[in-house]
Amino acid sequence: MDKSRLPRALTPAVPAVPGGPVRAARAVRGPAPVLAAAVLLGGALTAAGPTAQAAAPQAPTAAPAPAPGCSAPYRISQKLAGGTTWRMCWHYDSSAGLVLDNVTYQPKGEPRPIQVLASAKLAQVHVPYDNGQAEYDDLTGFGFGYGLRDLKPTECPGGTVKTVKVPDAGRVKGLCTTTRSRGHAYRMASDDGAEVWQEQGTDLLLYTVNKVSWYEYITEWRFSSDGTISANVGATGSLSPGDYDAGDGRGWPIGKGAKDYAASHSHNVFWRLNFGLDGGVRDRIEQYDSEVTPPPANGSPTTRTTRTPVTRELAGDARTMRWWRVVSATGKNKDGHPRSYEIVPGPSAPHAGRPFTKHDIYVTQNRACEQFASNNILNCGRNAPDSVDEWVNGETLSHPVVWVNIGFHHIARDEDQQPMPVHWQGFQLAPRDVTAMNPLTPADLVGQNGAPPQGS
Ligand SMILES: [Cu+2]
Repeated sequence: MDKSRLPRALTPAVPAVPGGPVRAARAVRGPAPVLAAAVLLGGALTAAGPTAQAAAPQAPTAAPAPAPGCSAPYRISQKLAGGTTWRMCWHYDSSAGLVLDNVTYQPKGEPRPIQVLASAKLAQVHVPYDNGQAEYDDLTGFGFGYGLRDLKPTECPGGTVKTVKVPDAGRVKGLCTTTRSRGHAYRMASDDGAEVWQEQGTDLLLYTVNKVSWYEYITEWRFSSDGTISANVGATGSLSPGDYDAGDGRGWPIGKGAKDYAASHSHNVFWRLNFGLDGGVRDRIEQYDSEVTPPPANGSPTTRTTRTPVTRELAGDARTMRWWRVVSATGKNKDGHPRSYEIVPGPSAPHAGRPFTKHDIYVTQNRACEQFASNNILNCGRNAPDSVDEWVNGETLSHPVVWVNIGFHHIARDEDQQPMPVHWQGFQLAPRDVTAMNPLTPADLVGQNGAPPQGS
């Protein structure tokens, strides 16, 4: 990944972007993030559900179902087995790469598409080397967007490769849209075992491949028939031969004996999610924490869960039994419960080296000029901070934007060459109360909402 040592022909053909690998000193951080007072839940988690939510203020405007704001080539619509339809628009950004807009979910039985995301995209791939000799912001510093690769039809099995107009680089057959099976969506036997309900789940799958120096990044979005969204980045291609020099102990021998040492490094991947659930902008953010109390003598352990409304900008840290959700200010499911999506981070090794890499989740007030988690190249004004940690300064959230940071510390291994197997990092967005039951519930079980048969 060390671009400075590459022959010119291998460096991306992009205009120089300010703030490359060498960073300017950063401004002092703003006030610490503020969490509103925690609300202790009752004995059952349901106490935090619809009853508690019902008193929350409603947004003044509830937008109707979003109309596709794009022309046919930029529209994706896929009805999956099980009756779920995902619709969205896409466009291409010369720094962020693939951008998805107006992502809607319409399971069977829902009269209209439900907006999940107003916009979603990568917000940085930050790559610091363990020896301190190199540090890259691949999106805004090293031409990630310009590195879009052509995909052969065989690289997009069962799907279509769409043409992408890359600014200054021309047309690339670069966006695969296809479907893929994911195995069981559910399975349940009747009480007497005579009947089995089961369904095989399918996903809509979108991906691009962007080459940045020796690495190739697969940016993947997966939209499942059960309403789950999965975002992942896979790194493949090749280890940088220019970095087979980690003789200082900050690497791993990958050639014969102990000559070629690949330098260890991290890939800190950021996503920017502007939800706009149900077409509104005033989503609410909530943090949940559960605490387990050891058992008393002759008793059993108990667990207490608290809900903390996040009313101001937040730099959040993942923790055991902690999770966050984004709650619609406008939409409820047929049970009267506010719709929401839970953020489910995948395995992560957050990197302590920069303030913006330290935290797992950021929530900031939406601003058009704040688009990249580090080395933000948009103009936010003179001396404005250029990374997400510094945008967390106590502002009240009336239009929250969620940033997810997933880190991977890459200590190379012999198997990393040649080519390097794809290593993945990412997160999921899981529906919570978007529908009143499993969106794939078969017709003969819909009467069981809240009242499954007791059996014998
Ligand atoms: Cu790596």
